Amino acid sequence: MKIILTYGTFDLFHVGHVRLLQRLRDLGDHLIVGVSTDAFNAKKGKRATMAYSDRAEIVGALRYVDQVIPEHDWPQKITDIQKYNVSIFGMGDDWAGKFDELKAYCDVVYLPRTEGISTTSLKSTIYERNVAA
Ligand code: C2G
Repeated sequence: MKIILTYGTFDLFHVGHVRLLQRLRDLGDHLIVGVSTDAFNAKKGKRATMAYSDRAEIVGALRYVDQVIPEHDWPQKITDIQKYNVSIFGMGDDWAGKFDELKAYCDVVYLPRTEGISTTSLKSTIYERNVAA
């Protein structure tokens, strides 16, 4: 069985997230998604709008996702790759090159991001249409 692994915050879940997870799942038989905990997001300097439990539940509800695990910190990737016998680690290409050290443990792919959509742009749109109006 070819196991795929990825990580992310997945805040304000949108079509860019869907398309990434769909393409990753199509690379194998089982997709594991590490959803960033609220504490890890603080380490990343991000504050998600939605709590970890909600973000994890949404990601886990997708037909493309077979398993959700918490992402607590940067170094856990190697442990997870070995623990879950991962064949391919994948991310969107805004991360291109950032995880190449994982090539020692599994294949690493960076897939093109979906243009025109991001959690940040969604937040701006909501603000402009509601608060600033
Ligand atoms: N993504 C995408 N297209 C978009 C927006 C996001 O393909 N329009 C991808 C990103 O490249 C990433 C995934 O969706 O692979 C999740 O994006 P984020 O929730 O922003 O994840 P991030 O905060 O980058 O966390 O250890 C890795 C980090 O946890 C990644």
